[in-house]
Order: sequence, then C-alpha cells, then structure tokens
Amino acid sequence: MPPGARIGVALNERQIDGVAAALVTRHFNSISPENVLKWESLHPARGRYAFAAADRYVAFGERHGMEVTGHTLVWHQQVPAWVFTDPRGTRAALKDHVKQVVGRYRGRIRGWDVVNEALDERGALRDSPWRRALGDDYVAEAYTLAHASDPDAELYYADYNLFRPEKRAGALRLIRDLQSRGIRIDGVGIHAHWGLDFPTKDEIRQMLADFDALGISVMLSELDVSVLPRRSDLNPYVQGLPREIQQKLAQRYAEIFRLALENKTTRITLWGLDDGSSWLNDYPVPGRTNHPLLWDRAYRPKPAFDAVVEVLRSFREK
Ligand code: 9MR
Repeated sequence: MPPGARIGVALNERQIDGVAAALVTRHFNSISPENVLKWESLHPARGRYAFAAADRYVAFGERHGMEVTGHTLVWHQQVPAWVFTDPRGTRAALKDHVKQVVGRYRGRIRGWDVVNEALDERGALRDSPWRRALGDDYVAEAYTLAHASDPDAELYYADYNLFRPEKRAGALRLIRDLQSRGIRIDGVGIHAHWGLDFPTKDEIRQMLADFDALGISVMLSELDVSVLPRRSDLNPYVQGLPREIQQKLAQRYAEIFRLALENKTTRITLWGLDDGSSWLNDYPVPGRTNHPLLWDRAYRPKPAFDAVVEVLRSFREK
C-alpha cells in the first residue's frame, strides 16, 4: 500500500465476526458501515435511539486500528417517516439526531458523510423531504450542526454520477458555497458505482482534478464495478464469471486504482467485501447474480484482488 493511502471497505453488521472480519482486518485500514449508522437503524422514533449495533461496529474498527467513517447523517433514504411527519418538527429532529449521534462517537469517527446525494442529475438540489421541510439551507445547517458536535471530525459531501459534468458542477458549487461561508468541509466522497466500460479514464481524471482544485480531500468512498447489463432482466453469470470477464474486471479495477492513486485520491473504499453481500445483486433488478467486488461468494480472492494488490505495491515502490 502506498504510504498514507487509506483503503477501505463497507461492511454490514454481520461481517464484523468470522471469515469476513479476518479478511477486513488483514487488508484494510478503514471501514464504512453499510447501514448501521443510518437514521433508520439508529433513531427509529423521536427521542428513541438504538446504538448497540453501531457501538459494536465502531469498537470493531478501533480494536483493529482502522479508521471509521460516519455514513451518513442527512440522506433522503433510510429515514423513518416520523422525521418528516411529526408536528414537533424536522429541524428539531435533525438537531437532536446530529447532537446525539456525532456527539456519541466524538473523537472516534474520523469523518462524516454529512449530506449524502443531495443533487439531481442537472446539479440542482434534489426535491428531497429534507429540502421540503427545511428549505435550501438545510445543507449548510447540517454541516454547522455536525461541526458543533465534534469540532475535530472531518466533514464530507458524498454523491454519485459526479463524473457527469452537469452534476459535478452542482457539487462544486455546493462545496464552494460552504467554503465561502466559512463552514467546515474537508472532502468529497465520490460514489463510484461504475461499470466495466464507464466512466472513461478521461472522465475519471477530470472529475478528480476538478475536486482536487477546491483544496479538499477526494475519496472514492463507494467503489464497485458491476459486470451486468444495467436495465435488463438478463442474469448471465449465475454459475460464475467466465474467465474473460473475470480478467476484464481485474483490468478495470487496476485501471481505477491507478487513476485514483495518480490523482491524489486520499481514500478508496470498496462498497462491500464479497460478491455475495453486494447491494448490486438486488439493484437495479432484484435477485440477480452480480460479481462486482474483490472476493467471490466463498470469500476467495478474485483476479481483481491480485490486480489491485499489484497496483498498490507498484505505488509503494515509487
Ligand atoms: O449498500 C446499502 C444497502 O445495503 C441498502 O439496502 C441501501 C438502501 O438504499 O443502501 C446501500 O448503500 C447506499 C449508500 O448508503 C449510499 N449510496 C448508494 C449505496 C447503494 O445503494
């Protein structure tokens, strides 16, 4: 691994024991909780918090010297309905949530995906329940609240499709706006839910350069590479991935890691450890067999794993 590089993985709760845990502690120095720090897991009813799973998760990271990312405070998914329907108010709920959650893990979570996926494809603020309840300035509010509850935590903005210029322009505007108002923003988390042939190398390079120019850290905070056709019921690899596609996947991973490391990416986090636990088996079409990660369903390393190790080694030796 190149000095200082953070290589992370998203895990769900059941993976902090057994085979998965052994792989994670051996190969990664950073973890992101796939679900346990989301609102629906932590805060099912006003004033009622369920911290047990999150506590175990954070302790697992600490015990093994891995940094833990806080994912995520303000998102339009996985938020219980009461947050937007309770007449006592969404703003009060948000304030309490951030105070309790960020405050509880103060000094233990390195950085938070404070606002997640706030933009639409044109780069404007999406029509989310947060925006409807709180107005456009909910974004700035969330960062201010998070900073107050842990002044030392890094604060990130995270979104997908940022390789598309129009959407990226919106993210650049959003981040610059926070910067110009003196609100803390440390980095951008690029959700790299990509394919074997998109985005192009040039698109990736341009995207990384544009964010780097803001003087913030740039992370691939959710990386996986789908091998399936996107909008289709085709499910061609139920019995396994043909050697040729396996090689393509390996080359694609090597290419992405190389581009990221050449272009000052500070953290690369895989969105899942093994193919069997990937969200891509159920999205956008439920019940397919995808092979988007570095370990297969039996936790055997794939050629893509070797390819990534090779790239990391070459950077260490540079
Ligand atoms: O991987 C997560 C999956 O287990 C959840 O069911 C899903 C719910 O929408 O969220 C997945 O993670 C998402 C992440 O939190 C934000 N970016 C997109 C990820 C994939 O949907």
